[in-house]
Amino acid sequence: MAVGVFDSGLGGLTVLDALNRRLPDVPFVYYGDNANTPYGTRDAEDIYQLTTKGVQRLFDEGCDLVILACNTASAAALRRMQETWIPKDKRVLGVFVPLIESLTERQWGDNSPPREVAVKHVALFATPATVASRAFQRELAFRAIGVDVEAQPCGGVVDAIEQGDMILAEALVHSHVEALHRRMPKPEAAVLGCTHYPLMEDAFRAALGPDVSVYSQPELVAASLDDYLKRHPEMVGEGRESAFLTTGDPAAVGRKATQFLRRRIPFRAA
Ligand code: DGN
Repeated sequence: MAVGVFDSGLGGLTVLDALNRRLPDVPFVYYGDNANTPYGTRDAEDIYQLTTKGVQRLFDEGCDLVILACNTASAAALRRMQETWIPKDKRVLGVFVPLIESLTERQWGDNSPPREVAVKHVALFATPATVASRAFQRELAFRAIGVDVEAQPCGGVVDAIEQGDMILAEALVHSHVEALHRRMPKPEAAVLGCTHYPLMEDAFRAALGPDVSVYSQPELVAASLDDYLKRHPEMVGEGRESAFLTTGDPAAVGRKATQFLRRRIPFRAA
């Protein structure tokens, strides 16, 4: 039995890479909805419909546990899916909770009661749909974590990365960080809340300066899944190869994925 990894396109491969490094014996089935990418400018209903369709495909592929690597899908669809749609014997996990756990760990320590928070001003960089959903703030409020979040929609960055135009992507990162600084001049921590942004982590760090802790998702998600699988070993089994599904043209997506991650990835039609 493999673990499913859902993404709106190619960006989730940054998460898959970290999962492979941390859990080399776990087989994964990746589903990239390349035919419908990007999700970042779609409305919530649309994102919900596309996400449930992809996750159902991963269930049909035999995955009992699916990770939504896509922040936009986690933000706009996960809570509704958990409340109304996911069958009892399946699990779908998103990417915000591992981030929030790592923020709170720094603030609260293990099992200790809430105390003075170390990080009070957090900058969130994400797609326009993730920012509009306010899901990150909602999850923080749900856990009664009192931090001040300033969210910056980073229009254009995903498209520039997908087109391989890293010079444009870097310029956009700098202008989005400048825009954030006008509203929050001194964030203590920055959350890179989009699958593609780990590829621009150096640009974010350069624009933010050395005093800001940058939280990048792939390693946090991998550590969190490792922990989850130790507690739920029944959710995964050995004996199958990892696989890569796409709703787009497998040959074209495979070529792009190779540029993106600098290794060959054999996609087949979803
Ligand atoms: N995968 C999306 C995310 O993490 O928000 C980015 C790509 C997109 O669909 N806009």
